[in-house]
Amino acid sequence: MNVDKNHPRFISLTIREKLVAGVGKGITSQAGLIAHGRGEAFDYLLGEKTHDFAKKAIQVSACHLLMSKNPILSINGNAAALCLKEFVDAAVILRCKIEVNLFHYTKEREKNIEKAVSKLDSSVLFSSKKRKTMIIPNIASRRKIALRDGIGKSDTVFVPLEDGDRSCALVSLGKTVLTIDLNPLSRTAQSSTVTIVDNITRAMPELIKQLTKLKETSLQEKQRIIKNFDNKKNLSEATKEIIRYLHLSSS
Ligand code: PTJ
Repeated sequence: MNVDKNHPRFISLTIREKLVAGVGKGITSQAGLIAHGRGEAFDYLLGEKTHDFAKKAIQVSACHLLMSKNPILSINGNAAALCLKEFVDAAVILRCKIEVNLFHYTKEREKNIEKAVSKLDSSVLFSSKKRKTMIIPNIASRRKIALRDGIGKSDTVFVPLEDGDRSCALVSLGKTVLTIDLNPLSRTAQSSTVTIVDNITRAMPELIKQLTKLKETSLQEKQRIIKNFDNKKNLSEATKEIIRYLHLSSS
């Protein structure tokens, strides 16, 4: 569908079209459209903007990624349809890899996403081809299978639009887990080390900005930013914002 630029919901409709196209290209799962609908509802309740609490979480995530010895970016079908270029740009800045990890796993979709990443920059892909896998304990879905020298070896995992099982399991393995989730009440949001409550389409460009800026700052400054951050408090600010928005809209 061609979305008219003058439509009041142009941005939202364009994002939907990207996901529909993602399904067409064999990148996004059909269930990914439903997951997006849930995210959209929360975005609406947050006024569809990047709030200060999200900016803070993005800044802290950038610090973690820059300070980690072995960071990795985990991409799924929704993230690939919406922010493929930003994933590649972030991986280039961090000199780290992107690993495809899917909830509704099919070999075909894994291959299509890997191909799409490679088309932009093959050097950042941690390809599943001929790689040793490992099982992450306590995950019920196929997502428990990760690449041993990718997510398996990493100290920090960036896992936007995640399901709760895996973020809990990765935290239990002692990893720093960074996520993006518009639902501040989700298990992923509650269990991750840092949760960015924002739309991935707004958060990723902001993350690139912060990575570029903070790359030049001292180790002490990055440590200070991380030390001053409290994920639970930040999530509570997001929930309060939803309540404030509902009050405002109903009064
Ligand atoms: O490609 P796959 O097979 O790995 O599947 C990807 C999805 C997203 C379908 C899968 O991980 C899934 O089912 O996720 P959930 O459990 O539905 O959780 C997704 C979370 O992301 C929900 O809490 C949504 O509110 C949130 N979300 C959806 N779209 C966005 C979002 N958060 C930020 N930006 C979005 N655009």
